[in-house]
Parts: sequence; structure tokens; C-alpha cells
Amino acid sequence: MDALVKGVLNKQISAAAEVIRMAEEEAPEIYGYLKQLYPYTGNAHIIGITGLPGAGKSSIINLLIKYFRGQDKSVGVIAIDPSSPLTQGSVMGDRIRMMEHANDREVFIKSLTTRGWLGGLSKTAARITNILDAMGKDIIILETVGVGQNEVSIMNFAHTIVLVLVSEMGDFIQTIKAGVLEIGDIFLINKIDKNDPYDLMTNIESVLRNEDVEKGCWEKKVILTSALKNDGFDRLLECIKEHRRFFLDKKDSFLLKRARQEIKEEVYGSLAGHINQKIDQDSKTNKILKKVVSKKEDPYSLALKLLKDFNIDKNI
Ligand SMILES: Nc1nc2c(ncn2[C@@H]2O[C@H](COP(=O)(O)OP(=O)(O)OP(=O)(O)O)[C@@H](O)[C@H]2O)c(=O)[nH]1
Ligand SMILES: [Mg+2]
Repeated sequence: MDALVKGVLNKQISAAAEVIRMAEEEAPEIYGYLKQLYPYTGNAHIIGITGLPGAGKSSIINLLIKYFRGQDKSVGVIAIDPSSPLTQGSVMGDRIRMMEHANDREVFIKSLTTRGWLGGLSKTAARITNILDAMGKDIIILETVGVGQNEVSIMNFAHTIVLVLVSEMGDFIQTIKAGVLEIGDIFLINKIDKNDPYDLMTNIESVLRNEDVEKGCWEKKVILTSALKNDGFDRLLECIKEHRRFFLDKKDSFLLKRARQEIKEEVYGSLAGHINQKIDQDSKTNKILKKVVSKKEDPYSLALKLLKDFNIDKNI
């Protein structure tokens, strides 16, 4: 077994950080490491926390870290896109909120931004989740801003998905992507110390489709919290535990869904990277693009040419 793999399995932070770096940078040897680590994954409870910017996700994660550390569980956090234009400055905020855990060797916090990726943010997040899982993290928390497709895909890697809402955000159903509403297991209305949550609560309850509970589906829960005052947190923990028991019963179907998604992310992510590079940076394509601009070529013929590179022949 490779020394670096052994290091990750022995919970060495430097080894995990090195493998994560390679996963992010698409180092060619990463596949070998991921392959060796994969058999050791599958033990962590992966909790996805998503919601609009500023809803209180990081504050809630901070409370979760505290709770799980109190239970002597080790924790990994992957915070995605804390520096998008929507949430500028919050990397600093996240650091400050999570600072108290900075010296705790059992807490590993990794931030990823959506900028600068040639496609494949979800792929990288999936890989890092597996690296932390193999490292023996009992709990892995994924934080995303629930506004983009990437973020919705990332939530597919979580067992338990918590959607954080705040009533001041008003017409949340329009604002938040429909997909997020469907994937949420627990709906948390935060900042109840500041805003009356009841209208929003009625609103959510009216759109949640819980009619399949009798067929064995999870009954989606709505919870009221104040991360600031540490209010409603017991109920959140109860629901998280209840959901864990629920999915453990259906573990096989979850593992299948996850494996499917992982393969898709790897293939999509790499293809997207390849295609973006080809269209954005390839000099030959650039020449054709200029012709498209002057209407001597059309985008469809160029797309068909590119598809032929993948043996996809639309036969036109
Ligand atoms: N009054 C009140 N403020 C809160 C509560 N929870 C969080 N906040 C504040 O809301 C602001 C945003 O909180 P964060 O935890 O950073 O929210 P976030 O959803 O992680 O934000 P982004 O990562 O930027 O999307 C901070 O100033 C928090 O102190 C709460 O329950 N009540
Ligand atoms: Mg945050």
C-alpha cells in the first residue's frame, strides 16, 4: 500500500491534505490514490447543509461540530463557494465562526470555491468527501449555497439534507431552486429570534409532499431554530438521528444511487473540463469561432464537429 494512502487511513492530516490537493489539481496519479482509498469509505454520516446566502448555515454547522465533538466523533467540513459574489467576505466569517475548532485535530475544514474550475466542482467535492470518509471522519458536513445546479448535485452525496431558510427571505419558493426543495429532508427556519417564522412554516408545509410516507418514504420535517440563541437545536439533532436510522435501513439503495452519481460526476466533470478547454482555449476552435461571429460558420456545425471527437455522430 502506498505511504500516502496509509497516512490517510492513519488519520494523518498532512497526508489527507496532500491527496486533496492532488484531487483538486487533477494530478494524474490521483486516480491511483482514490482507487486505493475507496474500499475504506462508506462509514461516515454525510450531512448536507444548503440554503440561501446568509441564512445561517455556517453558524448551524458550528453548533453541529460542537455537538459531535462532544460525542467524541471526528468531523470533516467541506464548505463550497463561500466566496461567490453573492456571499463575498464570508470566507473570513466562516473562518471566524469555525476558529474555535482550528486547533482540534479531529476537525478538518476545507473550503472550495466555484471560481476557476473548468467544470468539475461537484466531482472534486465528491472526491474530497471520499478522502475524508476513508480518513475515518464519523461526520462529514457539506455546506453549499442552494442556488446553482452544481450545489444541487453536490447535495446528492449527502445522506441527510438540511435546507436552511429564513422568513425575511420572503418568497423563498421562487428564489430557491425547485430541485433543492425536492431533495431537502429537514427544513430549518432559522433566525426565529428576529423574524416570525409561522407564515413561512405554513407555506413550506403546504408545498411539502409527504403523501408517500405510508409507502415508506421519509416524512420531511420543518424545524424552527435560532443559531444565535442556540434554540431548537435539540430538535434538529433528533431529526438528523432519526433520518440516519431511516437511511441505514435503506443503505443499499442509497449506495447504488451514490455510486451512480459518483461515476456521472467523474465522467461529466472531466468531459466538461475537456470541452471547456477545447472551446475556450483551443486555437483551431478559436479560428472557427471567429467565422461563427462573422456568420461564415454556424455554432451547430462546430458543435457537431466537436461531438465527433467523442464518437457521437449525429449523422447529419
Ligand atoms: N439573529 C440571528 N442571526 C443569525 C442567526 N444565525 C446566524 N445569524 C447571523 O447571520 C449572519 C450569516 O450567518 P452565517 O452562519 O454566516 O450564514 P451562512 O448561511 O453560512 O452564510 P453564507 O455562507 O455567506 O451563505 C451572521 O452574521 C450570523 O451571526 C440566528 O439564528 N439569529
Ligand atoms: Mg457559510
